[in-house]
Amino acid sequence: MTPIGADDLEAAILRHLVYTIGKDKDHASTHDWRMAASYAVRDAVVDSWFAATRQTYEQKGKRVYYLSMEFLMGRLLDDALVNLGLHDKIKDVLARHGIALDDVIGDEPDAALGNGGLGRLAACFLDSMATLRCPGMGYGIRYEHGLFRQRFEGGRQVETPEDWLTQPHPWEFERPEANYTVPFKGWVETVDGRAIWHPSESVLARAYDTPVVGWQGTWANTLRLWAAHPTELFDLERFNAGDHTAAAAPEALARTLSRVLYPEDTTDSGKELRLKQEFFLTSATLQDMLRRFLSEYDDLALLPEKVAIQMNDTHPALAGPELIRLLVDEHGLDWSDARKIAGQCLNYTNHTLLPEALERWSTWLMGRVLPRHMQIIERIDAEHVAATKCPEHLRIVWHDQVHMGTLAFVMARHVNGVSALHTDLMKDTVFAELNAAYPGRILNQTNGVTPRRWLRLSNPGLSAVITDTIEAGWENDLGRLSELVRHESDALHAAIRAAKRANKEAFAAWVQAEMGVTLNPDAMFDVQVKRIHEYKRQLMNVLETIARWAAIRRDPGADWVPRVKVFGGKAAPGYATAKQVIRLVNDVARVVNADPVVGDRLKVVYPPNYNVSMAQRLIPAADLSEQISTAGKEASGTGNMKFTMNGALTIGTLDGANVEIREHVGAENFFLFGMTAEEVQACYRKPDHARAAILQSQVLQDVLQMLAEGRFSPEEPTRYHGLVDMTWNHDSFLVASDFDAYMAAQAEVDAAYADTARWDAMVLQNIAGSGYFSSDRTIRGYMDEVWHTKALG
Ligand code: 26Q
Repeated sequence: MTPIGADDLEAAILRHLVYTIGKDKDHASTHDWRMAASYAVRDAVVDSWFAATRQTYEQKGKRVYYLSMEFLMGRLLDDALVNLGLHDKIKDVLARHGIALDDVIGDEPDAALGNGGLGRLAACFLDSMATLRCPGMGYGIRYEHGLFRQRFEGGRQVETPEDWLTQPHPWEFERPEANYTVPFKGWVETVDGRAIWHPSESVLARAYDTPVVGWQGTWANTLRLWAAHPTELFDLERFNAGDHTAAAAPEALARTLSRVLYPEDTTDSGKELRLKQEFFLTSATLQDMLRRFLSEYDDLALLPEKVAIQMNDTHPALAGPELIRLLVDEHGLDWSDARKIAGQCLNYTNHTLLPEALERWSTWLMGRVLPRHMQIIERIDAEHVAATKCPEHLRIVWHDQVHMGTLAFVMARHVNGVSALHTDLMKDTVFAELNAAYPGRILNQTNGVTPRRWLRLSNPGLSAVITDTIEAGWENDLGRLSELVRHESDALHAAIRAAKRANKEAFAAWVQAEMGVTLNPDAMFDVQVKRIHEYKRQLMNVLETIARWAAIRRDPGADWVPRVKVFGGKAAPGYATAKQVIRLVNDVARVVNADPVVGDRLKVVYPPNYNVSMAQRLIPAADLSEQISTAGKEASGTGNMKFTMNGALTIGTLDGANVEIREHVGAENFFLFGMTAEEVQACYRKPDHARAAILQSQVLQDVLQMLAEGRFSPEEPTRYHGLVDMTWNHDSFLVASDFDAYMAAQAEVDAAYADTARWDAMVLQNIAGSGYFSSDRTIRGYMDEVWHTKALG
């Protein structure tokens, strides 16, 4: 990338302001400046983008196709500025015109095309693939409405539609020439042993490309998102006859396909529209892949050498049958060749073992929406059973349902889990028998996060301290953070502490402005941000908050370590228990924050609408990271890694990647508590485990009693009876059995925080040990062991 001078940048911005946006600079709004700045910065990306594409063609590199129903990209301008090293320059340029860069950046809506961990992981992977010069494309759906916006009304979550595309989106290029027809329904006829599918519906998939630039801007890959369009625009005859609404019906029907992101993050909701979305993504992507391949090569047998397809969970698992269909029905290959080729190209990442999250579709629905695929699935299944002699329950089609996990597993060359523990559990539990039938197929690729967005961009203060101490270059070689320990000194501790303190002040100022709550930046900032789910046990954190509040009230004169409890996250709209937990946090916050006896010793805040941008401001301000899921339930977690890099200490269970984080930062620098995954299984076997635990714990009894009496909902004392009853009688995630251990660990946290020297030393070990959790390391693992591909020089 040729370096851009400040004057060139200014000229480019002003040119776009006038000629692209059509605004005079004296009358331009923040939004106009943002658009102009984005176009100018985008121009700077396009050259390396084209160069990367050219190099991939010239060197005949193997391409990675990353298929994901979700990409949680966040803001793009700030990220591009940091990767291109233009942040300070553009700040000066805008200041010349009286414009603050932060306002311009803040004007951009988050691209929230994802629910949580899985979607954000996909975004981090794109960043790392670009940084590592791995030719690859992300493929997803261009949802008009991303994840809903969250508001609180009387403490309750209210969802409103998200509308990021109501404004023009300056980062994408529409590709009207890249169109594919995606068929649905109809019937299948067999002529001379060949299947001919006569679909009765179809939509057009149109591509929109966004360049994804890597560190220092030398390489850019593409995120290609599909939007659904009608195959026939509208019915002119009807329109002329005056029936204007009916005339537009085909258009409306098609558009619903890419209208909204499904907001469930774990449950398998068997909706026809969801199945159609999954096929829409998969079919358009594979058609695009084959078109590109055939423009370069003429022998489809070469496909596995030139293409690796990654299925991000089972959501794109129709890629197996669809690739076979395209190869056999459209390109005339034999079944056995097509089956073999598909099996060598495809890989599957599993992100959860929760039984309710494993995707299944009724054969009736699958057969109706995708009749040809149903046939292909049956044949894959028959061959799978014949080859492995597996028992009935390991069939892909079992009890009139298509098991997408089994389908993905059977079709994949490699199947991977996302943390060491999760992969071990896959091998020992849900996928044990399949693993025995296909030995060696399962491997581990522990998740990571991009240090560009999650450290360099979100935490410039700490980044500067790191660079001053070990020099630049850690941004794409994060293992170098381990060098920090060699420089350990009071001065380094003080510098890291000062950076944290500044981040906390900035966050407190934001909370003051947004929520009207005053936070003391000297207090420990204790943060739990993630989707609200029972297994993540936000409830346990609120119960501890209540216990702490009651204890402070009993003995306000004691030597309390002041805390701010921060919660953030969305509940799936239909998830009643999660929504009750949200309401409880807000009710507790209302009572605690207004309690004059408690004062600064405890505050509780729940800023609404947690998203990528909020994470960027919040994580750098955290002292304590809550990673308290029931052991065995959280596949990996990735927020846990972001906190560690940003110098927060973790209170956590031996779950997901927590296990590896603890190994890397040192057990003595991690607040561990709770049952192991094995102990959890044993606990489930004890009848009345929760009752027994509650009867052992006076604190927990008191807390549940307060809830039952309506202490936090005096206007409706019975409001939390459901949660109380659940804790006593249906405690599926062992909140009660882990509660006392959690309380004890929290007391240890208090003691450590009170000892500044000890805390500082622990923080340093955490930052220094976090280098392993860069998504660059993860992507190298995929390149070597899953995709069998090389970076291009
Ligand atoms: C399925 C069917 C119908 C509608 C929606 C869904 C659906 C959507 C999203 C099911 C699951 C998801 C998302 C799962 C997810 O985010 N899992 C998280 O993945 C992270 C990245 O690997 C891990 O770190 C987390 O532990 C895991 O919970």
